[in-house]
Amino acid sequence: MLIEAPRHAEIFGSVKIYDVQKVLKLDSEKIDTPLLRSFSKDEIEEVLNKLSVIIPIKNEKIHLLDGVLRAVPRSCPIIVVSNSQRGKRDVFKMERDVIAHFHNLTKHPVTVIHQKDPGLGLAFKEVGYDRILDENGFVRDGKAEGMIAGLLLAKHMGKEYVGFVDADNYVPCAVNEYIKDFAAGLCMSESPYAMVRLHWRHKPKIVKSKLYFRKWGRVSEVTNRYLNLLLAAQTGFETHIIKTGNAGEHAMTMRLAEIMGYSTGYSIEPYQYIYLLEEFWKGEGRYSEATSAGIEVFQIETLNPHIHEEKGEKHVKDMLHDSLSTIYHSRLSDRQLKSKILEELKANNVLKEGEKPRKNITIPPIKEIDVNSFMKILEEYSETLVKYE
Ligand SMILES: Nc1nc2c(ncn2[C@@H]2O[C@H](COP(=O)(O)OP(=O)(O)O)[C@@H](O)[C@H]2O)c(=O)[nH]1
Ligand SMILES: [Mg+2]
Repeated sequence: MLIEAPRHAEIFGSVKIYDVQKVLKLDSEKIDTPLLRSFSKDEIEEVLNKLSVIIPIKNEKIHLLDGVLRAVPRSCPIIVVSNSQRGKRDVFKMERDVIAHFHNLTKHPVTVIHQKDPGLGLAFKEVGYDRILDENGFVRDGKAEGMIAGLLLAKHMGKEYVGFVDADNYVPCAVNEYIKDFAAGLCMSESPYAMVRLHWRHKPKIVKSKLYFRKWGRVSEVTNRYLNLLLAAQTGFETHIIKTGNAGEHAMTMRLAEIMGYSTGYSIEPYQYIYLLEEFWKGEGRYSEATSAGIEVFQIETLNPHIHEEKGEKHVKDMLHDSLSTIYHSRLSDRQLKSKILEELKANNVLKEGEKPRKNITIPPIKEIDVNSFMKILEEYSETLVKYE
């Protein structure tokens, strides 16, 4: 693979954010110059062997899940965490059938679980991780909650890296690329605490019956702008360094995933930036090893465009609310930034005059969880966990 070398990075305490690096070629000879970084198939494969891929899913078209599963490189075990409908119309059962069929044909290892499995709630409760639970002891609804459940399963597998891909992607080969892009980013990292976030070159939409290759998603553009304003509020220097505030497709070293703070639902991705800055720039150095090793954030621009399911206006507004409220409620945000965020939310009809953004529930790092006890309880009480090995 051939990628632009990082031209520029900005450093905030222990956090180093690299500017976007374009994927120039998926398959390439070794060409290393000051402007280019190349990775052989073997180098990529070495990382893929240590990576598990988590797919959060909620009521997506079953064909899309099928395509995504088939696109994951063979060396990466897959973990599907579903919050899909059960009962009379059992979407979860359809997902399990597709996964079983996929595994029978390909022998690709897949673990699947339902987010509302009572055993999952119990396992989290017993290890003292109740910020992820609702008042009835089940794991709360939300994409972040599903991702964290997947993370625990990945940690138990003992994998060194973890990557997340959405289930609603229309282009399976794009997913295949994303995972290889994760590997390339992780190859570049010098610190054991690294993260790779993907940036889309284009996010096509159908406009007047034609494909129109939009450069940005609407929410991403706004989220990135306010994350950068938050940096500027602290440093006094304007910046455009953050371009992946809402990157659902991202990967981390397990060392970083373990000490990462999370936030509910769709606020998880922008909150990762906020958490890293609050903790490793303006924090008290709770994790001294990470503080001294440094945290690297790579932003990689994919070759493939991102074509996923359109979820409608309400979804866009909810995402905007979740993303901006995370910035609004950060202790790094000042009065001027807060009032700009309020104006933005009002202009987008998300908030009315006088309303304040809701505060997202934050979920602490998973580092202290005893993963063996968690798994023991889960395996004993789970109703939906299946491991196709
Ligand atoms: N496990 C789980 N997955 C979810 C939940 N909500 C959304 N997802 C999945 O998370 C991924 C991203 O969600 P999506 O609605 O497409 O958001 P967007 O792509 O960021 O606009 C998709 O694969 C969804 O099916 C949830 O509550 N639990
Ligand atoms: Mg989507």
